[in-house]
Amino acid sequence: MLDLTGKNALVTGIANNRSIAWGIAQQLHKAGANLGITYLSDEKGKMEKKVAELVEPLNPTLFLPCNVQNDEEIKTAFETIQDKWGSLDILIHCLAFAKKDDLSGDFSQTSREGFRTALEVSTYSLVQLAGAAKPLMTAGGSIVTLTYLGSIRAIPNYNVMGVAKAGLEASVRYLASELGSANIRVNAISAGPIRTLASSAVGGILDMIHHVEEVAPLRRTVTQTEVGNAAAFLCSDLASGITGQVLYVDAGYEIMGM
Ligand code: 0WE
Repeated sequence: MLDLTGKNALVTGIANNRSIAWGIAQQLHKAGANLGITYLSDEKGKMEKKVAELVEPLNPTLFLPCNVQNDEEIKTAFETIQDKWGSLDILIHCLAFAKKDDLSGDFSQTSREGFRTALEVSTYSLVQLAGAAKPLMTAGGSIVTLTYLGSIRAIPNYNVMGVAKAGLEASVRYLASELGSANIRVNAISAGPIRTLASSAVGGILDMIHHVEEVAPLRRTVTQTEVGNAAAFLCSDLASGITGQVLYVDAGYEIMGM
């Protein structure tokens, strides 16, 4: 049975009840994990309040601000984990951002600044958080990140995010290679398109979802819960032999030729 009791799990990337990270947090909780939740801090504390209310039923024992563009905040977050938990078993990375202008139009017109931002927030953040988690994963661990098919295919408008996800998947392999000797596994889930806050801000996402509903072997899109179940599996001892992989949770869409 899938059992995560006694495991300390840090979940990043919950923005609202449609976040894939929210689906993952719920399934980790159901499997018995002890949760720590991070949120993107803003000046007014609006996000903090919204996310705090949402996650309350999961009884998180840590609730921390973690903006990956702020080194101080990351340092403080992991010091708090060390103080309050002593060790970490699971890290869930569900963070991505590109400027809106860089998610449409000509990829060749991506600015240096836009390219840097996308790769800093969406790619480097995994390396950074894995590096911070490593000394806390004293009994081994599991790191799971989210990626998308746009890393290996040219998906219209995904543009610089595709490059960021390609870098993310390569980072998964290099991290898995390094951290394997500490029994820390690192994997990615490549989720099919889902209506979330991030994807809803993208023009044409509904057309993409309808296309998946016609073409994917299962003739539907996937849910946050299905991604959450795959994440719970990858974090569990049932996946003890799996590291460095990209697991497609996409209703089979990736295998299709059109
Ligand atoms: O990785 C993603 C979303 C990433 C994302 C979305 C936004 C929208 C709002 C990153 N940064 C931003 N910045 C914003 O200002 N997905 C896999 C969902 C997604 O995004 C797309 C997609 C799909 C699918 C963008 C273009 C085409 C398809």
